[in-house]
Amino acid sequence: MLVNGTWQENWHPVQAKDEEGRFIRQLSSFRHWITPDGSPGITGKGGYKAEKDRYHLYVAYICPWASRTLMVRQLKGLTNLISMTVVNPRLSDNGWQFGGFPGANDDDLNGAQYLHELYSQADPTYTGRATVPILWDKKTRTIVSNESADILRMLNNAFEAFGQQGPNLYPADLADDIDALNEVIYNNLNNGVYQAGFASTQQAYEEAYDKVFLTLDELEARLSDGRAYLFGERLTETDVRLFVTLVRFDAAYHGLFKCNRYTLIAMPYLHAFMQRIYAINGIAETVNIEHIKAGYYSIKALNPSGIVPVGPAII
Ligand SMILES: N[C@@H](CCC(=O)N[C@@H](CS)C(=O)NCC(=O)O)C(=O)O
Repeated sequence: MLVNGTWQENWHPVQAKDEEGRFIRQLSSFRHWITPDGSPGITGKGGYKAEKDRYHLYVAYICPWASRTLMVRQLKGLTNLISMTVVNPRLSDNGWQFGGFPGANDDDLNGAQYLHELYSQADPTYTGRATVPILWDKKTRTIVSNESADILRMLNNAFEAFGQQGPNLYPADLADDIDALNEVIYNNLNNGVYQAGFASTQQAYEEAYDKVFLTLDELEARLSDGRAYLFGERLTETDVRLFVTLVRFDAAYHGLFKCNRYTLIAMPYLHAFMQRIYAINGIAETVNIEHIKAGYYSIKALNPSGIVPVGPAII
């Protein structure tokens, strides 16, 4: 991680933990918003007006938080407005790095070797982890946001003047329900699988495992009435947020994170839901199973040999 703008060599890939060995995820630090006219968003400073070719996403295909921003970029028809760079899926001793893996890019925009260089460029006194995704402003050469939940919301509606397409992923009539279900899915699934995987006590692991499968059971039951998406026939950001965890489940979380009561294939409604979203135009491009497997299984604290499993044969 960076301390006062300088990279610390002996950083730990396993994030913070509490006294009972529960994994704790760092809060994001850059919380500005792109808005149609450059006025400030709900947090941070103004000055980030929606413009063509101004913004760039730095992402990792392994990362569910980064992938959800890529999904919304596709769903909202923003691929020609917002460019992107994919990091190497394997976390190095210097954090995320550019190039050196099929499908990973060099940083043609800023010429950085490691992602943390962009954090210190944006804030020379930054202390914290250098995480993906980053929403980068090419004009002022800084980070607009490193919080994917906010990035989903801004990509949903900031670019309407540019003929932005796709469904409204956060419609006003569902906003409260979306917020409530997002919270459950974040705590129990998106982050719940990490809490199982990075638990350092049996109790913390079992607590996380139970939440993961209890929530998957609830969602399986919810989808069993034949609805296409979590709130019925309309695709929302909550579906996107669930999808990124489901699509990694059998390839990474079932094995490496010990979330192994069932594979996703054993939960037919959730599996069909995942396949339905995967089939939406542009979504398959945001999923790279080779990056997902290589990335998760390169976490030395969990898999010292670095061996990447061959399967699963079907996702
Ligand atoms: N709050 C962030 C979390 C992002 C996050 O935790 N990204 C992970 C990859 S999945 C990361 O970059 N980890 C590197 C590190 O912690 O050093 C978001 O949702 O945007």
